[in-house]
Formats: sequence, structure tokens, C-alpha cells
Amino acid sequence: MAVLTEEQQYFFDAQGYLVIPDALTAEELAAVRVAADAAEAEWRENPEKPGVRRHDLEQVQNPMEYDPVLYRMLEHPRIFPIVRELLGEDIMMLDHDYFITPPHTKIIKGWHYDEGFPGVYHPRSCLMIKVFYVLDDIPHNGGGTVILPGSHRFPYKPINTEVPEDMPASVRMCLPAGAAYLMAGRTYHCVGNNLSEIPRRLMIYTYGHKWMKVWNTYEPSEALAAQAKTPLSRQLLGLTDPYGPNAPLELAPLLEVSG
Ligand SMILES: O=C(O)CCC(=O)C(=O)O
Repeated sequence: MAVLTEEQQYFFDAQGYLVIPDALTAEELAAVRVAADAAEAEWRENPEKPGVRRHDLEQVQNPMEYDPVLYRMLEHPRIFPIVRELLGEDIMMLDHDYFITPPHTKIIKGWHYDEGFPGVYHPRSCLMIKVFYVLDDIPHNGGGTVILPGSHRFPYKPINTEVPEDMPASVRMCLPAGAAYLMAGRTYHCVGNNLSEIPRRLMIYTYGHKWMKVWNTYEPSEALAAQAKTPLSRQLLGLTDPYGPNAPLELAPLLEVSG
């Protein structure tokens, strides 16, 4: 049975992105925030932990390695089936990051595509989908991703405006905490200027196909691989035959069911 409505399917196909309001329940959001805070603290404490430490971007790389909740988000029971339906049953994780844009951050000429494989006619292909989970309310001037709708179908590279929000016909992902948005890897986008007083925090999971390669340095550790118990979990971490059968959809709740 289809999990996407026709409206969602056509919106994603036409626009190259899709917003899912209330993706996380209040309980899930609280648990993800606790896990994100702990991961961030550990990452700040130890400069050897992988990531980016720049004035305009703090990137905690591989957040799934820090906490089982951040790992289980990869198979979020309501969002993952949507991504799988859009991308295909041969779905696999490519990378995952926790992105923080500090307050008062200006981004200059940051527009880009994530997917640029030569030899692929991108306007007809969907090789990647990114899922962004919003951890705190993002105000209008708070650095929400700016997206150029429909640009995944463009056979050319659009201009790169000096100010992200100046892109003609663009939309800002200024969304409430607990929302998620999906974006095709070929959709042109940019981190927004965060002119607000609060950091903008996103948990990002990127999915591709299992015959692709998990991005370098995002390969799961042995400890993470040991947590992958089902065929689907193993497929998602790139631990199965890339050309073998696809794993069936078999998901657990994000949080332990109590009582
Ligand atoms: O942080 C954002 O808003 C966008 C992140 C981004 O550009 C990317 O993941 O490629």
C-alpha cells in the first residue's frame, strides 16, 4: 500500500522537495534533542571527533555513532517509508550529519547541488534523497535551508546569488521543531543566513541506492554495524550484497515501548 498521497508524490516529483509537518511526535522530538545535545557535548569536548568546526558551520559527523536514538532515526517509522517509496527498495544510507549554523552567520554564494555525477542525466534521475529533521523552531531569518523548487529538473546550473535568500523563486525552510523536509540530491539549495539569536540545528540523513558507495568516512563502525539486526538495517548500512535481493520493509518504533 502506498504511504505517499498522490499530492505528496506529485509535489516531490514537480518541486524536488517535500515538507512533512509534525514528522516527530513531541516525545520523539524530546528524545532526539537529548541525544543531539549529548552528541554535541561529546563532539565539542573531543576535537578528534570527525566533523567541521568553522565559524559558519558546526558539523557533528556520523551522529548515529553517538546514540541509539540517532541511529534509529535512520529508519524512522513514519518518514523512512516515504523516502523508500520515492527512492526505491534498493535504498541505502550515504551519509548523516548533525548541522549547526551558529547565530549571526552570513553565508556567501553557497548555492549548490549535492549530486553531480558525470554521465548521469540528472533531470530524469533520483539518485539521492536527503531528510532534514528540524530540532528547534527556525524563524524567518534563522538560517532555514533555501531551496529552488523544481531545480532538480533543470538541465543547467542556476546562478549563485551572493545572498542565499536573493535567489529568484526560492523558498525558505523556516519550519517548527519536529518538522522534516525531504530534498532530492539534485535540487539546488543553500544554507540560509542565520541572522537570529539562536543556533539552527538539523539532523540530516542522506539516502541513495545500495549499488552506490557509502560516502568515505561515513562507513559504519563495527559497534554500529552490530546494532543492525534486520536485513533492512544491514542493507541501509551498506552491509549486504549491492546486487542481491532488496530487504523487505520491517521497522521498529523509534522509542522503546514502555509498560
Ligand atoms: O544546512 C543546510 O541548510 C543545507 C545543508 C546542505 O547544504 C547540504 O546538506 O548539502
